[in-house]
Amino acid sequence: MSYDLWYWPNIQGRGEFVRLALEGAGIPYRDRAREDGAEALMRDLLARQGFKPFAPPYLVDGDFVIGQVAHILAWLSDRHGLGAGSLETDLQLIQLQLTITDVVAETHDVHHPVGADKYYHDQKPEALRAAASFRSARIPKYLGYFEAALGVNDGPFVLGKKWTPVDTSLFQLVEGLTYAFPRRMGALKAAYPRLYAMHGAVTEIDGIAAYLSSDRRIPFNEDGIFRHYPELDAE
Ligand SMILES: N[C@@H](CCC(=O)N[C@@H](CS)C(=O)NCC(=O)O)C(=O)O
Repeated sequence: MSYDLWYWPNIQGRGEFVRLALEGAGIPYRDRAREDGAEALMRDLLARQGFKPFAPPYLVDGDFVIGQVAHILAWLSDRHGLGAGSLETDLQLIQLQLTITDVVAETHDVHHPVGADKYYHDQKPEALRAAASFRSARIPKYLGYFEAALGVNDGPFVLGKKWTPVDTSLFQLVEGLTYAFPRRMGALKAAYPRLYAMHGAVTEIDGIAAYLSSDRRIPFNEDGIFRHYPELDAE
């Protein structure tokens, strides 16, 4: 059995949160637009009927298709035993995952505060203002929240010894924020020891270690969600 993952082929973007869970758990999948191109992705999405996804990423298993990162990961967790296995805790894991969705959207909106349909260079003054607030108020608020969640159990992961897609997603959040805001994240790093212990532990998951050193891991770039514009970063 193999899933089809459909996501833009040249960026990590939101698809990376799904890729990391699949790779970490050793679940077979085809990264379809990386094989067939972005046009194939647009054709596939347009051709779909019924309750189809609004936007990539989406995951296909035979006749079934599901979009929204947090939802995809909840589905995979249920099917492949990646969650806690108790309804209450699994719902709380989804709560964490949805909060990651929120911070990812806010990170995107820092470089596109006026509109996603406009170029960054057409909204630079607004992006400068958005970045100042994001760096000073929002990054610490989100990271503090996740640091507290990692303190519920004994670590290094949210559930303790067992990793879940929330951990691989938090790893990706730290990676992305560090790429986009290296000065700010450097200044904040010491305040979040559990977050960075989790980050290190995720790199030691066999499937993740293999993935990170493979050419399947697309380097960060300025077409994705986590973009490094030096003018938007400061301690
Ligand atoms: N909340 C959705 C967001 C999906 C989304 O915004 N996908 C982007 C790529 S990262 C896209 O292609 N959007 C097209 C659009 O919004 O028109 C998720 O977490 O999956």
